[in-house]
Amino acid sequence: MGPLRDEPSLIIKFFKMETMEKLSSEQLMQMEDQYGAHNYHPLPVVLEKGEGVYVWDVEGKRYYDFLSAYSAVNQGHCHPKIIGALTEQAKKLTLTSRAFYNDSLGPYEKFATQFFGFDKMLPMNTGAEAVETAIKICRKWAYEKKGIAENDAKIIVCEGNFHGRTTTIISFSNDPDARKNFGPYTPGFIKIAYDDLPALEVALSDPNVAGFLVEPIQGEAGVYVPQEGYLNNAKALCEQNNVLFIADEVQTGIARTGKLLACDHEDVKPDILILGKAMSGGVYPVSAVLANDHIMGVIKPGQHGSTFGGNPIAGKVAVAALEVITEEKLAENAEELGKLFRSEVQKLVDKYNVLKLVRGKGLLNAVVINDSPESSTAWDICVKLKENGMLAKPTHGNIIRFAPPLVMNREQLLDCVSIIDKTVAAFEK
Ligand code: IF1
Repeated sequence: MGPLRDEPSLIIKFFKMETMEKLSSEQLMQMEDQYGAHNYHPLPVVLEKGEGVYVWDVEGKRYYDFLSAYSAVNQGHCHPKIIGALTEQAKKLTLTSRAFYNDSLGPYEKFATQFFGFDKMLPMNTGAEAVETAIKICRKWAYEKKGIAENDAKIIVCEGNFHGRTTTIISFSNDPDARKNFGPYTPGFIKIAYDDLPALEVALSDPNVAGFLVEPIQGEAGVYVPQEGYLNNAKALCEQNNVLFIADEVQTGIARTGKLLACDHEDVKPDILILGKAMSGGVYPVSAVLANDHIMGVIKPGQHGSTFGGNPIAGKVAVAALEVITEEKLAENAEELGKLFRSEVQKLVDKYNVLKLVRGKGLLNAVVINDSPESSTAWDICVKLKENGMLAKPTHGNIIRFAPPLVMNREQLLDCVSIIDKTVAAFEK
């Protein structure tokens, strides 16, 4: 049965009384536990404020943020320019739907297409929605341009992929947590090994293949960087077979890996580019799909859309967020500090048994812990890092991802390395 509805005015009254005095971390975690679905297992820290590379918990303790909301907050927390764009637009006009034009979307589309070098952009909100959009565009292109028979189009994806949480996307995941008992699954996907060109070549020999969907660096898999030339060669193979190369840069894009796009490291231009997360600096859900006219042209009025996609706030926020990337040279900073981070952490890997290796590109890095994926060592280290003033999150049991906001400076980065040093030392046997 579940609880009955209370009288709304009473709920409001008691809610006001309860939240008048400041709630502790303990109370707030208990509330989430009691009233929220248990679809996450967060680190035990409750944040209430952020600025640049720092976040503060409700007790006022300051931390370095080494997750950046999974690379959404590349421009740093509450960047004044982006927040300015948000608040200014929020006071004027927030949402029109796409039934009408708004005065923010056109300029945003012009700016973003020029910024990334594509004819057209299709605005959405979340990363998963943008991936879904790319899949729909690719399939439609397959039937209307490539001449594949209806319902026969296939899209190649990679093992270990992470592209979001919708039913279609989890259909081609091979993470049991993401997938199990959510079937029946959407057909039309071929899974091949990541970073395996021969496997791609074999898969591409199927004439019904329409697209190859790939992360330039696999984030969720544990920051797995493919061998140099993988993207470039994969793109060439796709071209030879008239197959669309679809890059999911939701996590790797917007300066995170030391270039505006991770594909830029190999001078690869995707046929379809998927962006999200840091497109708004983590200020607002903004995602987008970019493609040239011969591909984007397959989508006609009424065939795809979203109530919130391309709303006035999103447009203003995204332009400001992209300007910050250029104005503050964040790609260059990510490249430089990434090298420093890996070389400094490599010294710790050499020094401590607990650390197995460090890998990554730009400021998207991971440290593999010398213990089984089932062990709690990585989690325990993250809890200790937290106590020592640094927030990072384990992935796949024994990997810790390190991805600070790109506005970090040298001194702060070295300070963080010494926090890691001190923390890991306590785990040596
Ligand atoms: C969660 C990971 C990161 C993504 C790529 C699409 C999406 C994502 C390459 C979907 C989202 C997230 C979502 C977040 C955890 C996170 C993540 F650990 F799962 F892999 F970033 F590293 N393509 N990534 O990485 O974007 O719909 O979420 O906006 O809690 O699920 P979204």
